[in-house]
Amino acid sequence: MSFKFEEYGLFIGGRWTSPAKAKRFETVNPATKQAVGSFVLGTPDDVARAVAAAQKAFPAWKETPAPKRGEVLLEASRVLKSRKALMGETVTREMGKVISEGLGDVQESIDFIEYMAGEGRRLFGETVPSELRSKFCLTVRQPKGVVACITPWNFPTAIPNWKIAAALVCGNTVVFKPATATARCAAEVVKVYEDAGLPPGVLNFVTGSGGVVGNALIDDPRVRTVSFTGGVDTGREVYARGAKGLKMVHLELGGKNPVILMEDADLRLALDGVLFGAFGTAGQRCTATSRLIVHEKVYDVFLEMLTERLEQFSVGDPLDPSTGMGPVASADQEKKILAYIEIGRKEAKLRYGGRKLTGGAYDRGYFIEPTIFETKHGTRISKEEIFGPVLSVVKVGGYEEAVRVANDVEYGLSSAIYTQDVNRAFRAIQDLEAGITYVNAPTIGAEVQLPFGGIKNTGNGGREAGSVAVEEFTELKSVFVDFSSKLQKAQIDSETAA
Ligand code: UN1
Repeated sequence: MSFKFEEYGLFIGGRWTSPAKAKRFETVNPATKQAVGSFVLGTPDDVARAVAAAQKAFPAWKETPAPKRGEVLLEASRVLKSRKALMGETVTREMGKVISEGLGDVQESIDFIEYMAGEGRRLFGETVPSELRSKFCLTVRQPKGVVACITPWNFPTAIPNWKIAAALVCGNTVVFKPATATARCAAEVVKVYEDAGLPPGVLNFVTGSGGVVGNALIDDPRVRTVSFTGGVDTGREVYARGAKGLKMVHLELGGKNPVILMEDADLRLALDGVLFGAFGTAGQRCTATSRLIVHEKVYDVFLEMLTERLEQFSVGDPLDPSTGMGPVASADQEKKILAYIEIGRKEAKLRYGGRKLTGGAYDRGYFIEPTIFETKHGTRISKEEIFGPVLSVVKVGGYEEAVRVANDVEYGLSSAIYTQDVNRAFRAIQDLEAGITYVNAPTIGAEVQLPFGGIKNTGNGGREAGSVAVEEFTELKSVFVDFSSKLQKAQIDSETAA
């Protein structure tokens, strides 16, 4: 099947619908500015219908044995696997990441859905001893009900699937509101579940703006949990809004992720890692390596190596497998990144890049050079999340200073250290304030079977993925079964119980 422009509706109660007078918006290929798809600009009314459908579908889905729910997920992973090539291309065309990463985004979805399918046969509770005789104590996990999944554009299939697959296997029903910029990827994710045989109403899909669709979802009293990935400013608003309804709000927000390069590091290994970490996905990952903290003894030589390699680094058509970096995702992204580059020019030394690329095919898209600044720690570019191909390099005198600099930012998602010294590696695992630490690998590339998330302003304490993914989407119920046939009083009878 070849790729062509498509129109999409909303998916509510198992049917694709386009409300008669709906306004529409289009998504755009950031490499060419060609339209990719057309979507409904959803209204509060659409949200209300989607939530009603999810609520209606909830009792039957909750009653469906968890292993059976897992089977639907397993089928979804198979369907997605069979569509991997086209889906990867869709990611690249709509979001701009290079095709190997577009396919990686889809593979991460497949991996996670498969992993969560198995959760249908786990969903562990606990059994614990009672302080009384003839009494049995255990916990069970129960679904929450209708959950809202609000997702960003940078991992347009993987992040939706982290949320949707985990929510579904736990027995919740979902209303999914994706980033407008990657609505086609999101719609195709929904089709995967539809084609896998998910019952009507269990997954619903409403496109539109965060201010209208997102807010209506968060405000709806029937929505019990909101799972949000995006920027820190929006995250604060989502949290505050959800708090009014005393909802569980799960937040995955920004990062300012450091790679520490020690004097004993394997520099060739680190070179590949830093390039991939900083300029993979054009730096538009929450986990992107946006800071390089380098020991003074290897500072000059490593920067030489880095700039030399960047001379051969190609920026261009993300569908061409030889391209190193594609466009940034949108006009807004381009504007914001170029503004940060201007800030950097004033407060730091531009070492490489720094320009918007123009001429020929570049004029049709949003292309920015991979950019490196040499800076002191404490400048805006060294502390604020840019979410683009901009790396700030900071020179340090030793390990203690490196860790101090690494930790002195508002975020704490990912972190890395390159060193050959096993003691120092373990010390860094202990010292780095982040939800994720890599040793001798860059800050990106988390695997789905481990928890994903961070500390400080990266979130509010939750984790996605891994076996703990179910925490966000279940209520724990504590159960006490007394088979003594008499009233036993905890805390009161325990001493004397016969
Ligand atoms: C994100 O940037 O929001 O670890 C997610 C990684 C990917 C996920 C990134 N597996 O880089």
